[in-house]
Amino acid sequence: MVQTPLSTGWDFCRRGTQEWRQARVPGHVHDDLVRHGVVADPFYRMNEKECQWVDQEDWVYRCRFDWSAKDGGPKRVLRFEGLDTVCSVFLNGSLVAEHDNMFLPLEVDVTSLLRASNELVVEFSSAVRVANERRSAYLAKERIAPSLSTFYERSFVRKAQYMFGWDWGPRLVSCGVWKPVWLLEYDTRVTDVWVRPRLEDGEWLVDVSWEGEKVSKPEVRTMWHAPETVTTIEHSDRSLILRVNGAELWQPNGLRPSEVYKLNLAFGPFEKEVSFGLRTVELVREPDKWGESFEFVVNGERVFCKGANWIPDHSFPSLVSRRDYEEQVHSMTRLHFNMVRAWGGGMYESDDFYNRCDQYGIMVWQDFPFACAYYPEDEPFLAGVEAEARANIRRLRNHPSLVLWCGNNENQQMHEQKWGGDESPERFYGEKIYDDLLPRILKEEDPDRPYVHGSPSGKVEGRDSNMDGVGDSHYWDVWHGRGDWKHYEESTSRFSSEFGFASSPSLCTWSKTVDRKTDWAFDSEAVKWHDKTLKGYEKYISFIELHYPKVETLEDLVYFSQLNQRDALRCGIEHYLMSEFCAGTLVWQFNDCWPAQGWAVQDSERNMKPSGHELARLYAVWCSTTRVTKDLLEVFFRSNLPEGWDRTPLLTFSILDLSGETLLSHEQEISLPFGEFRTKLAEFDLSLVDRARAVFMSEIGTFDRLIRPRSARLLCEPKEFTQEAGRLVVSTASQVVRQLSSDQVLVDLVLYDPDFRASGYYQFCPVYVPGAPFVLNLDYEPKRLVARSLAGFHEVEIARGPL
Ligand code: BMA
Repeated sequence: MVQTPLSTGWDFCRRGTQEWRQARVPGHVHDDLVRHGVVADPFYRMNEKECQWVDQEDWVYRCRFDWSAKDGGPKRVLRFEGLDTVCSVFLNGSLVAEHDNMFLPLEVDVTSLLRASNELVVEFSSAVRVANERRSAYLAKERIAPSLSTFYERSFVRKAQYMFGWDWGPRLVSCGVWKPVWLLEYDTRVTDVWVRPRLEDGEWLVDVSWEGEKVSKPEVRTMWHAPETVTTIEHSDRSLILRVNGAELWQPNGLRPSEVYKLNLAFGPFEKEVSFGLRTVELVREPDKWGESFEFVVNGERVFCKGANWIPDHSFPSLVSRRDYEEQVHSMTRLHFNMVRAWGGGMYESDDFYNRCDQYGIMVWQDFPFACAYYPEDEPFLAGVEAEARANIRRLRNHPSLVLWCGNNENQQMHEQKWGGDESPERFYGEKIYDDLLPRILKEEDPDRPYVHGSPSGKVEGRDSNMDGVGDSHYWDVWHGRGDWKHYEESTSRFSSEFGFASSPSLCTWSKTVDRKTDWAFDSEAVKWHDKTLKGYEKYISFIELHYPKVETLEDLVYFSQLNQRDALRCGIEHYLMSEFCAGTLVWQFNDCWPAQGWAVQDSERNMKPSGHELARLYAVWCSTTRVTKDLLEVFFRSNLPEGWDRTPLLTFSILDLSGETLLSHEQEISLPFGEFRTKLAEFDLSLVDRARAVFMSEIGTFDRLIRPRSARLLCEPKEFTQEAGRLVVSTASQVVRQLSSDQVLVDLVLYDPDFRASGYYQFCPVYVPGAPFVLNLDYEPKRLVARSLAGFHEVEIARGPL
């Protein structure tokens, strides 16, 4: 097969004009317009407002390409991997296809239409206009009040729903040829290879089947990473069965390898390579003393799932590169995740995402892309969903990382709780998709993988889907409900698949997002514009000030809100980790699609917030947790060591005064069992401790570099903490290692270059203890550095000599 990319020679214009400009394919119209200076960067300041006209217009993309007939390529197909969204496709002036699903590739047979010189045109109609027209017609037919808010315009176009605005994202309803376009010329081709490993009587068998046009029986060529023996035990024209002996399993991240195998099949002259992994997965939901469980069992072992929710990584998803996916998934492993949930307001992700998750052992919980809304159930819509679901299930089903399909995000809950108010319909529009259509297609296309019809999934008779005790739950009583994060301790969630606390992005991100002269205030219009949480700005600030000092500057907002978010997630995760009822925590949310004040633990510029550092500590294979009640501080310990890791860590817990002197301490070497282990280790009487001038510190001594050695917690509210901010010395004597020293204990120290140079601008250290020089992550010689800890801003001396 000859596969020619059509990625160059594109231009675009607004329909009705002839102002053609060079375009990027794959790409999005907003990005093209920004590059040509027609609209300003929508992420900067409040520019989002100024480009709202773009989604009201129709946009035309055009590409000219030459072609000549090739030997062995009698059939010619144009393949569009992704068109966003409602469009007509013309080749040499003839209409060849119409399409309206961003998630579904389009193929057009152009065998008899190609000429020596060709013009391909894609005309995009405004998705907003089309959606509104469809909405009006459907709601009228169903006799639903047009004012019903939860039957959104977005429900009527199969396009990533977050593009219409979310409580962390802008409204940028873009369009474009968002994935590659190919001209395929062939006589024969394989369109799908399905690899289904199964464990039978302790032996791994792999069913392999394929589909295509004029496909011959393949030869099994190679098995990379090959296990000892692979034997073909059956081979027909349509399928084959392999037996694998001495196989290594695919395991979730956490000290064991996630083995991925590659199978190479030779179909006559061409080869097809597919990856797969050997693992079993079950979702166990059984009645028990708390209600009903929700536990993932992988390779026969219960896994505590640790991770976060993933949203599309950019408002214009064509801009997310393979490298971005690599970095993002790798970053999850640094936080010791073993699971990520690709949330329903986003997308079926790119192959790169799942490939990396396979490689790093990150289990993927995949929502079908429906979220927080009613959806139509008429035949054309259901047919579109069916085609989309089939195509994506086939694309993703070989990935060992994929462990769960989920019908939607919060749609049941929205219906049960009548988020649309009194106008909410009696019937749950969309139910047919999650209860009939998707399970039926999955039965045919991917019967081996668990499915839940929606998240949260706690539905039992007479109660709503989002309940403690049953299924997975979204714990939003904290933040959306009662606000303060202490209420996490009241949750009895069986699997907390969403919970989180919003915070500001980092200062460096603000420096690129707002004007440093006019907007540099915590409550400037531009800074507030990037808060979409709908909380009300004062309320948001008041949540921070419950625990931290008054927010007076943008620096305060960043520092205090991020620490408060860290404290919130710590409280929630410690509670769930130490409980016996909970089998997983997925924080809301991992990433951002633009510079947002929101729940992400890492902002859109990939600056890890302090909450990310805390996740790394808590999600490690072992960690300590604490509880303070009145004058008693209790220390607990949790580990989950896989078989073969015989470890006896040395645990040191101490209470220090602010000069670093030990007031109380407890040291213990512990012999850890394999598997899930929780215990209480120590307690400290705080009655004689001046809590506003002391800090609790835990150290887990180990040679394992995966584990963060030190963590701290205050013994009072941060706003009551009292310490004079002393001077710090940063030594740049060595070009490689730059060190910091102070004669004070420093809590929650951040360091940044006020000029926001590209790297080393921000470093977070949860606790610094005098006498233990701290290595800075700086790859250049700084001129100025700002240091702030809970004591306040520190004077920084940059010394050229050693410390
Ligand atoms: C959850 C998500 C999102 C939302 C988040 C924060 O329920 O499913 O819809 O962004 O809450 O409000």
